[in-house]
Amino acid sequence: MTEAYLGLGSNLGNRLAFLQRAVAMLDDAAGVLVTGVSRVYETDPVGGTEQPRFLNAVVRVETSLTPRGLLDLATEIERDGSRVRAERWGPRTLDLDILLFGSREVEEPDLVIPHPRMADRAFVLIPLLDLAPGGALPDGRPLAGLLAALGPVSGVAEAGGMELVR
Ligand code: GSY
Repeated sequence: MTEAYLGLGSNLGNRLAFLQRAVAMLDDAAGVLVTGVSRVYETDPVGGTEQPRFLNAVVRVETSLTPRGLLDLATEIERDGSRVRAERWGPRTLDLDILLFGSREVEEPDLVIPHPRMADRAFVLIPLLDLAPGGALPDGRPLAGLLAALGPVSGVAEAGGMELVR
């Protein structure tokens, strides 16, 4: 079993419902147990064109899947959320990214772990730190240090919590 972390984001439609359904689908999947859900944050969009604000959260799972198996599951859950993503950086109903997979490092064309942009994104690091305050990247850099290195954070506001209904 491996402890993994996934980042969730939504900025279209009923954003909280998309996040909540993604957590339930992860927990329902064979070989995956959700062991923690961060608080939910409303965040200013980073990158791309002008678009609505996101709700972001992070989920911790215990999984017997491989990184590739977890990616396939995340892709299936995103599809279920009938993601609208005409533009790479445009609005989406649901975005599900693998952030960390134990201490594994993966570099494949369509799968890079740790997530290549997580160190620059307060909307990932803040909810991740809810679940793993003493956590670090596989190269040893502490997550809290990555957030501190970003300087003063704006555009990330706590917006409640999510329930995992089993
Ligand atoms: O990387 C996930 C999609 N995404 C987000 C997001 O989830 N939250 C915020 N605040 N900005 C984003 N830009 C992109 S792309």
